[in-house]
Amino acid sequence: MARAQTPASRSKAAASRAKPSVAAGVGDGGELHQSASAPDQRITTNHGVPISDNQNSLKAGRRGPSLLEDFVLREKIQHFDHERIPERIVHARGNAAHGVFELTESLAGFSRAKVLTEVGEQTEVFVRFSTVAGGAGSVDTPRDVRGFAVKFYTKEGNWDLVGNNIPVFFIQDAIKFPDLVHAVKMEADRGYPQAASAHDTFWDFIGLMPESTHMVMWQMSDRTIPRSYRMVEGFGVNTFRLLNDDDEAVFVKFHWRPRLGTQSTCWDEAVKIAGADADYLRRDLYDAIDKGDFPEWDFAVQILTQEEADALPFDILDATKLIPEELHPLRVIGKLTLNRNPDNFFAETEQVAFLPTNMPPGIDVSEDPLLQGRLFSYQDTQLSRLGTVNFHQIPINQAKGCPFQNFQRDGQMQMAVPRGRANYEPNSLAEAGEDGGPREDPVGGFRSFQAPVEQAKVRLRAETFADHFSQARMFFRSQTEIEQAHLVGALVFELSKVTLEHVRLRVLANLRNVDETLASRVADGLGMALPAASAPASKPFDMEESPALRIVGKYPDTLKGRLIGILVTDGADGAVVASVRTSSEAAGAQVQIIAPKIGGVTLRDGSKLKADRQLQGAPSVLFDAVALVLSDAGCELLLGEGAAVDFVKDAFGHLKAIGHNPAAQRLLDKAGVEPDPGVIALGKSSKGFCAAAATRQWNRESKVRILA
Ligand code: HDE
Repeated sequence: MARAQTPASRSKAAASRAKPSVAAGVGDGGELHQSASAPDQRITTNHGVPISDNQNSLKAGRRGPSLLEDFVLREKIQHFDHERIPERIVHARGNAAHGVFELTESLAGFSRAKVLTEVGEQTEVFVRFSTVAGGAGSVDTPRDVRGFAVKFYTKEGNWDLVGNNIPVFFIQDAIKFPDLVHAVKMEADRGYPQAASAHDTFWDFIGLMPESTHMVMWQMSDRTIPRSYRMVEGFGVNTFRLLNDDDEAVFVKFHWRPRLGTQSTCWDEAVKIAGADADYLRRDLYDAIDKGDFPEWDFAVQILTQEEADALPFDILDATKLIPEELHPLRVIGKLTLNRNPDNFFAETEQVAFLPTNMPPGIDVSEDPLLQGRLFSYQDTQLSRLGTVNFHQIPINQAKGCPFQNFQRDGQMQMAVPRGRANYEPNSLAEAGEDGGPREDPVGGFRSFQAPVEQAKVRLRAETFADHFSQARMFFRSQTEIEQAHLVGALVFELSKVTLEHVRLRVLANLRNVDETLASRVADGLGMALPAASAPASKPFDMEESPALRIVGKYPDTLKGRLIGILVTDGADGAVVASVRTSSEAAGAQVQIIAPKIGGVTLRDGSKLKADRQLQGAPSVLFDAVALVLSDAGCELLLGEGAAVDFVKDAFGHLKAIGHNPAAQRLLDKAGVEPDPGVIALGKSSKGFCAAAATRQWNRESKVRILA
C-alpha cells in the first residue's frame, strides 16, 4: 500500500480483511463482486479514485476492443511500463495558488460525486493559470489563450478540471493537436517568435483548418490579453457527463465566472506591459492574495439531457462549439476562493500534474474526440516531464481528501515504504492473518457510463461537426462595437505580420463565411482586395446573438481589485494625496505612490512621503488609473522627463481615468491629453476620480487611435 500506516491501524485493517471480497471468483466480468468495500480498504487509482473492477479492462462490448478512455487500465500499465525509465523535460509558463471550493447547490439526482452533492463542503483546491504558446521564461502578456486548471482534492480522489479561459478550442480531433502546437510555437528553423501567434506558420495552419475559425474569433478578442488572472473566466471546454446513483447520465459543461468580472487590457498596453513587467500577471495574483484580497469565482454548470443535446443545431461532442447561455442558462453551484500563495514555486506550481482523467465517481467523460485524446496525453506528458511514474506521490499531486492505495510498486523516486508481501491482487494472505491490501469497490468505485458503441471502427469526422462558421458568426455579431473593432484590429495586426500573401488571402476567404463586414474591414486594414469566399463544408446559418459573450458592459464598475498609481513630486499637496488614497482604498483599490526617486518626496508642509515605485520603473501601464499630484516646480522638472510624459500619454491612450491637480496641467498638455469625463480635476473630494477609475473610458478610444 502506498500510504504509511501506524502499527495499530495496520493490524486493525488486516483483521477486518480476514474475509476478502474476491473469494467469489475472478474473470467473470466483475458481476460476482457485489459487496461494497469500506473506504480505507478499497483499491484506488494513484489519485485516490476508488476502482470498481480490477479484473477487466473497459471494452466496447464484452468481446470488443479495449477503449482508450480506460484510465484505470492505462494508469496501471503505464506505471508498470515506466517503473525503470525516468525522463524529464521543460514545462510552460504559469503560476498558481491554493484555495477552497465550497458547494452551494447540490447536483444530487444528476451526480453521485460528493464534491457536487455535499452542500457546504469545503474542498481544498490548487489552481494553475498559464499561457499556452510561450516557454517557461516568456512574458505574461502575449496575446494568448490562458489555461485555468483546477485540482480539487476531493474525498473520492482528485478531480482535475483542466480548462481554458475560452469555451471552445481550435480543433475537433486530438490527432491535430501536435500540428496546431507546432504551428503556433516558434518556427522550427529560426526559433522565433516566442509566445506569439502573429507569424506565418500559425496562420498557415489556421487558414487550412476552417474548424479553427470560431476559436480564432475568441483568440483575436480582448479575452486573450487579460488584465489579471483574477479577472478571467474559466471553461471546462469539453463536454463531460454526470452520473447519478443509478448510473443515469446527463451532459455537463463547466464554467468559472470571476466575481470581479472578465476584464482585459488594451493591446498597446499589453505590449508595453511585456517590457515593463514580464511577470505582470503572476505578480498581480501573488500580491492580491498576499494582501488578503482573495480572488473569487462562481462555479456554474450547464446540464443537458441527451434529448436536449440532440435538439441543438450543433454537436455537443464538438469542442469548437459552445452552448449559448441564453439557450441553456448557467446554474451557479459553488464558489472558488484563492487564499494562499504557494510556499515553493518549483515544488508546487512546477510539479503540479493535471490529468483530465482525474475524476471522482459521478463525473465522467463524453465521446468528444478532443477529450478522448486528452485522456491519454496528460498522463503520458507527466511521465516524461516529472520523470517518474510516482509523480502522484509529490505532495502537490497527492490525493489529500482520501487514501490512495493499490498494488503498483517501485519505480524511480518511490517515496512510500510499503510493508508486507501483498503486492498483487487477488490474494488470500488475509486468511493467514497478513495484510492482504485494498479491495475493489463495485458500489462506491468509479464506473463509466455505459454508452452504446457497437459501430464499425472508422477514421472519420462526424457530419454533425461540419459547420465551422455559424458560431464564429454568432460570436462576432454578439460583440459590442468596441469589441468588434478590437477583434478586427487584432486580425489586421496578426495578418500584417504574416509574410506569405497566399496565407493572408486564405484567411480572408474564410472570414467571408463568418461575416462580410468583418472580412472587408480586415481586408481594408491590410490594404488588400477581398478574395472569393472559401467553400464551406456546411452552409453557415444565423444564430441568435448571445450578449453573454461580451466583456464590455458586463463587468461591474468597481475599484475592487484595481491598482491606482499616484504620481507625486517634491512640494506636492499632501492633503490631495491623502484624499485620493483614502477614497480609493475605501472603495477596495490598492494604491501605490510613484515618485521621481524611490526615497520619496518632501511634501508642501515639509513632511516626508515614502514612494512605493520609482517613476522610470513604474509606467502607467501597470496601473488601472492614475492621479497626478505635483507642485509647480515638480511639474516643470517632469516636463523634461520622457517617462513622465509617457506615463500620462499612455494612461490617456489606454483609456484610464486621470486625476490631476492644477499644477499638473502643463504635463497633461505636453502629453496631448484632451479634456473628457475621464480627466478629472482633483479637489477636496476624490469622488469623481474614483467613479471614473472604476472602469475604462471607452468613449475616448476613437480619439486616440484609428479603429479598424
Ligand atoms: Fe492541454 N495539454 N491538450 N488542453 N492543457 C497540456 O499537459 C493536450 C487542451 C490545458 O497548468 C499538457 O501537463 C492535448 C484543451 C491546460 O499544468 C499536454 C489536447 C484544453 C494545461 C496537453 C489538449 C487544454 C494543458 C502539457 C488536444 C482546455 C496546463 C503539460 C487533444 C480544456 C495544465 C501538461 C497545467 C497542458 C495535451 C487540448 C487545457 C501535452 C493532446 C482543449 C490548462 O499533456
